Amino acid sequence: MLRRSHPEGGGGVRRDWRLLDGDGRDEIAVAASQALVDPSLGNDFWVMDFRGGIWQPLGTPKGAKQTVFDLDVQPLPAAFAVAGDFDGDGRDELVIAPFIPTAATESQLWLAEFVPGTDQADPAKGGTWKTSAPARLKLSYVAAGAVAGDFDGDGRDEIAIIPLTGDTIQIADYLPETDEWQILPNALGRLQLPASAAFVAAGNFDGSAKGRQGLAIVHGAQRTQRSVTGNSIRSSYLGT
Ligand SMILES: [Ca+2]
Ligand SMILES: [Ca+2]
Ligand SMILES: [Ca+2]
Ligand SMILES: [Ca+2]
Repeated sequence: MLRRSHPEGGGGVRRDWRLLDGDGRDEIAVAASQALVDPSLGNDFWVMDFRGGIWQPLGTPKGAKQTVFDLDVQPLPAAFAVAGDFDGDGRDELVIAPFIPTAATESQLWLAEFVPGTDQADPAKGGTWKTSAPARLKLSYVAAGAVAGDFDGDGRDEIAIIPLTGDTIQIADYLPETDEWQILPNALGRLQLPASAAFVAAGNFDGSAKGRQGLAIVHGAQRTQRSVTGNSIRSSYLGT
């Protein structure tokens, strides 16, 4: 919904489709619903690439549902995902958050990265997905939503994370030098609001040549959303 090169806006929370393989065309990443009769509930993804005039999978389809990567064998459904080029290599990664049981007080975010095949003319050919659960993306709170943007204009995207409760948005950054994620300890890493947020969108709102992005934050909207199973699971949306 929001991209630097296609600032069409739309008020969206997620940027789930972008240059996942770095070929100049965006893809769309879709989580398989846990409503499907599938033992790998809610955290298997399709990534679809429009090439050759048709939609084709990016990555190697596996199993009956033909998804291209699986985050967990447990029935832990994905709540939301954001795409961004966090390491600055020209390809976007996905950061994915699970739905969290009501009693939980922390979130472990997943990272999924497309590893292109050896054919430089067609990076989609023979590529695979690498997934991980980075230690520094284990949050001491429940993530309710997030958005990616290059807020400091250094060429790498950061991720801004909205907590389910509270009024502080935290900014996490990937540091290529140490191969580590961190919640930024500096002024950029903490955005204190006078009230809790419903959702957040990122964009280069002032059109600065440096490409630095800002955040638009909206209050209100719904506070909870039930999963399709009706279990006691909290939502990716937050309001007052
Ligand atoms: Ca692409
Ligand atoms: Ca799974
Ligand atoms: Ca990247
Ligand atoms: Ca940045």
